[in-house]
Amino acid sequence: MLKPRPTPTREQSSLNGLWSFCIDSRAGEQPWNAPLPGPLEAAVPASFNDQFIDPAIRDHVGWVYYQREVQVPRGWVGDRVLLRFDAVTHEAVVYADGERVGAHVGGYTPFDVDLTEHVTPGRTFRLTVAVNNQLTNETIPPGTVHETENGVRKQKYLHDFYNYAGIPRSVYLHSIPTSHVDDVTVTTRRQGTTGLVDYRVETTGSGRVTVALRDEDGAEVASLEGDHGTLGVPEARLWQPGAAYLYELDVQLHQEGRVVDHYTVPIGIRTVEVRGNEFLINGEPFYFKGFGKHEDSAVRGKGHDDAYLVHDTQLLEWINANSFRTSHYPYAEEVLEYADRHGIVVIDETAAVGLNLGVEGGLAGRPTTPSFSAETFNDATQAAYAQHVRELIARDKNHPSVVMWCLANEPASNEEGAREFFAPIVDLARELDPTRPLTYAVVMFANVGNDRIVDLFDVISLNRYYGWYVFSGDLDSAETYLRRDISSWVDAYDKPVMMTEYGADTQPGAHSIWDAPWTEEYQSALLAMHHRVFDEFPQFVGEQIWNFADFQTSNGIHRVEGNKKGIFTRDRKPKAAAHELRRRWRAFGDRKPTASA
Ligand code: GCB
Repeated sequence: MLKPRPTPTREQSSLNGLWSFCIDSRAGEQPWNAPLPGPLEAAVPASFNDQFIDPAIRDHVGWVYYQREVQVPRGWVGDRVLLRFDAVTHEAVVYADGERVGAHVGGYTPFDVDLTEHVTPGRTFRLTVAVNNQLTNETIPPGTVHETENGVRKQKYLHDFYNYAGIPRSVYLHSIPTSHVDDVTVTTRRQGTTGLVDYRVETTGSGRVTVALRDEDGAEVASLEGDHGTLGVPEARLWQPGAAYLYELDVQLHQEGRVVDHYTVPIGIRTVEVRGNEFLINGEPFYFKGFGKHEDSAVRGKGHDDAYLVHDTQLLEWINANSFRTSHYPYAEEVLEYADRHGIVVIDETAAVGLNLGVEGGLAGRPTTPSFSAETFNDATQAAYAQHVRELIARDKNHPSVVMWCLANEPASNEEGAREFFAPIVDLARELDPTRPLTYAVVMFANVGNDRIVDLFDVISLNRYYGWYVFSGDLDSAETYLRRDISSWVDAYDKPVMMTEYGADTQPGAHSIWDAPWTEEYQSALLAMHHRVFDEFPQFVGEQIWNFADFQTSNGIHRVEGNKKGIFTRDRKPKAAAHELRRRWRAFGDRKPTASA
């Protein structure tokens, strides 16, 4: 799916800003037919929850309404007029002047609504977006809604981050020509020093397609005619971790000697490959150093914020990280574009977090109910999941920063039915993108003996909390079990192994000379213990700590103002461990460290 971009044939106007806002119980019947009642306004892009002080709004379960007037530029006569929502969490129904014009399910992927037949250039219309934040056993991520004895609806879910909702990413009104470029797919290869760019263009309306590839100075380095083909770039500059280089693919659709549509896609020439137990970028072994992150900040919730994007990536650079995982959902596309431009390596994760009822059974992972059954995660869940994967790959397939798809976080891969549930999703991802390796983050209670799906994937990514949820305060035992656990995977499979989660909740300012959980010293010691063990395994390809920064969670007695496993606080101040990580990660580049390093 092409991101709206202004080009000589396309225009856009941002609808970000303040919108009228109301929750369903206060909105009256069919609120899309009139101005919303009440004085509330909500900022877009941002989650609505923390903007308001009223707990009935913050923890509202169900529909809320956003509304604003929109002016359609008068020059858009003859063009198609579209609305682009970069994300509405989790479900949207869109109305133009009271008429239902579109809908979408899935809170972290974009969608367009075609308004051409419903609005008039030069006139305004009232745009209402109904937003539903409910998670059920048929949504991705899943959850359940129940009613308390007092008639209050409560949302439960199987992940710890707070269920922020609303319109957390940008909204645009944009125009495209009637005959237009619908989609562009690019993959890249290398032959010696020549870069090969395979492209495919889909169009609406007939016409002649031409493509031209320009380097960063704007000089044309290759061109072709036709809706698919391979562009050869002699002495190609590669997109490399820490040293991005982007070409621009200029796509034009011609009709009767005229350019009717024009679109450009930034392209990075690079290869990604898993060979034996190595993860190769451009043929070189790559070692992931970084974090699982969240889109999370005070007041904005999961709202995309360019200032946080810049600051977070500055901190990644400061700490000598080279990568992150978009745990536990696809991030705003601006994040990937930034990573493309700055050479940051991304593991792009779906929103399939919590497909695991075992977590309700505590750390033993004993499911209270089977995860995969007609009543729990079923065919409808799988269909929603497949649709989500289609939308994710459609959006992110051309980003050079994305080197691997992480199809799920901590699914019940140890339970009966897991293989039947996940194998078709793996097949789908491979069909949609044959070029990128696949992984999923393996939950602590799935082990070599009981996991049923790991052979379907290319990289083994482990989430492990030795020294925290188990052997808390006993780093000695934690080390023994961690070593044994990693050895078991390394011995059983000829695949790269990495750690996608490990860490300890840490209250900044808490100190101890002993191994005392929650102290800054304990976080540092726990990480050092892990690193000692990782460095013993040549098959290890990366370490991504949980988490980059502290983040908001739902209420619960095991969280104090949110999850505190951040290396940085929620407002991005370093805890003591940050300085030690910085030293460790500076000592080796993007290559695997060894026990002696
Ligand atoms: C996990 C989850 C992550 C949690 C983390 C924790 O295994 O993948 O979403 O935040 O543990 O801190 O409990």
